[in-house]
Amino acid sequence: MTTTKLSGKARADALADLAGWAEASGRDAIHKSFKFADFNQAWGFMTRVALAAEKADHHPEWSNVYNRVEILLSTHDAGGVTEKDIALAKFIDQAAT
Ligand code: HBI
Repeated sequence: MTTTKLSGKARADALADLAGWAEASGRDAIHKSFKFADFNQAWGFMTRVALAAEKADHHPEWSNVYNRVEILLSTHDAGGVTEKDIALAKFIDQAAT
């Protein structure tokens, strides 16, 4: 998987596949907000994502307040959104179901 940041049509096409993810303001990144039934559900979600992130060696920038999780994805080494972020976003969406 390349670590070159996506641009143009490739970026637009990749984002089109990601429901609910939006361009972050002020930086080359994507963002999505999640709301769960309670903290327990939110923490379980974060645990699943954390294990996948560690396995992929690609980690989210995120925050949690009770049942809400805010996630921002960008590839630090590339200075922007790469295929690694798209792949992690797809896993995250699956882990949130
Ligand atoms: N996670 N989002 C993100 N971006 C990176 O560049 C990155 C990472 N997790 C681990 C990682 N890079 C390591 O490969 C480098 O810090 C060595």
